[in-house]
Amino acid sequence: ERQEVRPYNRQRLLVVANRLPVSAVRRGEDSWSLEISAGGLVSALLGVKVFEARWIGWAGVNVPDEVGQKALTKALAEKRCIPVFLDEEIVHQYYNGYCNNILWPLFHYLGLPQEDRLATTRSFQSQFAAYKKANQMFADVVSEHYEEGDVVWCHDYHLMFLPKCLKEYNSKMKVGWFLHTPFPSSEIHRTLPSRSELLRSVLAADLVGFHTYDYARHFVSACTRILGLEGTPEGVEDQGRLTRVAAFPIGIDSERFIRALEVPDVIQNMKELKERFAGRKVMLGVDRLDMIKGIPQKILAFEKFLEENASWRDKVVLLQIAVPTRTDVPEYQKLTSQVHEIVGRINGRFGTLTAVPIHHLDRSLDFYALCALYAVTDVALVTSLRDGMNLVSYEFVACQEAKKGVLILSEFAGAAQSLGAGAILVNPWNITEVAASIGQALNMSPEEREKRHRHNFHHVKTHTAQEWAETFVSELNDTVIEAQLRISK
Ligand code: ADQ
Repeated sequence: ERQEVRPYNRQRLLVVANRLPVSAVRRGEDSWSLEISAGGLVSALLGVKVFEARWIGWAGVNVPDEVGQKALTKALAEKRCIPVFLDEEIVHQYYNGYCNNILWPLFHYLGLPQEDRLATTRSFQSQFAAYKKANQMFADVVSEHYEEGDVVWCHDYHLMFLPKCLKEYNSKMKVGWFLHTPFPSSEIHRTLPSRSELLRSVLAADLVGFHTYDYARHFVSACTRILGLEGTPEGVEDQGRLTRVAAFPIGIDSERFIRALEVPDVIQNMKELKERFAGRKVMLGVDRLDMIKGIPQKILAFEKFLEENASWRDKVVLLQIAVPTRTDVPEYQKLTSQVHEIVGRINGRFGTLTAVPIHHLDRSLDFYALCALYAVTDVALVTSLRDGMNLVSYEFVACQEAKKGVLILSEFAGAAQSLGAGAILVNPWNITEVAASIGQALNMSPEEREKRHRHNFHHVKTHTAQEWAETFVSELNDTVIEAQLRISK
């Protein structure tokens, strides 16, 4: 029988993600202060207003005592957030270990870490066990809060085991899963010791979504080649049961950025930045300091450009704003010192007593400061070695209605599929090519900049985060109805 679907604007949406969109600081035994935190997924879902959404996830802090847990749960409830409490050991094994040390690099084509290359190593097995345990803990919290008719939307590589746990709890639950990273070629996924178990679990969902058609295709290939299942244009079929697989490219809340440029503080900030860098073209990079973002490659390309174009040396500046992440992981510490070393060398080489070519900041900027910076930029450089989508490129475009600056964009970012026609696409590994693109961007005629900007601005304005979420959820509702119709036939 066909199940009644509530109108979308009243449907409850349980968004399950590893991290809640808040940072929590303990002020006393039973008091907490909460702040909404930044990040790709958060920026996207903040823009969605049509569902009655609740977040379920880890608050990012260890709360061993019951008094603290109760107080935090209560404080979070006001922000429609529901916490999953993970202890330090689980966080270490599941989050730092399996998620960040194994799945993250693998899905970005950086391979498995050396020490975990053998499926039999104890660390791999215990990390995978912790991963499954943590996913089960998320499932327990979802189950506790689930009401009939709710839509449950699981996010990202942290929670690949969740769809299976949820369906075991209640096979009628509407479950969607979306991956924010690339899904790699099946030949890469195949190297993962737990490859089959993870694929089977994701397939328990009703709808599986990716940023691009290529990632969806890689996932279907992995299911056909590794599990021997049948791939169809709709998705993957296993003994008559279909899991829908499709592309849902994310966007941003573009109006929020456009409106920010009218705020007096932002206008003032823009004026100061223009004065500060008068006579120089501004190039900008904004990234989390992560291997996948290709920051050293970007800076080396800029060095090559300066090397080959002496006349530009005192006329251009690169501002690289890199928020440190995962600072307790040795590889990320190595990356930080590597970047500092290259920047120091280049500034020593091309700097003068009054100016340096690169300003590198290890920090995040608040929303308004970021908007001002995007707006005064002449050329944005996004050189990810792999990136699920890359929202920085969207945010830059949204802030460029006045200036019509140029976007240099890696062909390995999902955004290359949507902003490719307006951007200059580059292979970030090819430093000569990126250096040449910098020259092309700086010398581009206003007419061509206008034409390229029009294309991208139109895309960013019409393909928003709200639309992305609404499309995913309505597709999930439809998928479940179609499946029920098929069964009742
Ligand atoms: P991220 O890897 O975090 O997201 P991205 O999509 O660029 O990458 O989003 C980063 C967000 O953080 C942006 O909103 C940006 O403004 C903000 N940010 C980054 N550096 C900052 C800084 N220094 N100061 C202030 N803010 C900063 C993951 C995937 C992406 C995918 C998103 C959404 O890796 O490929 O696009 O999820 O699905």
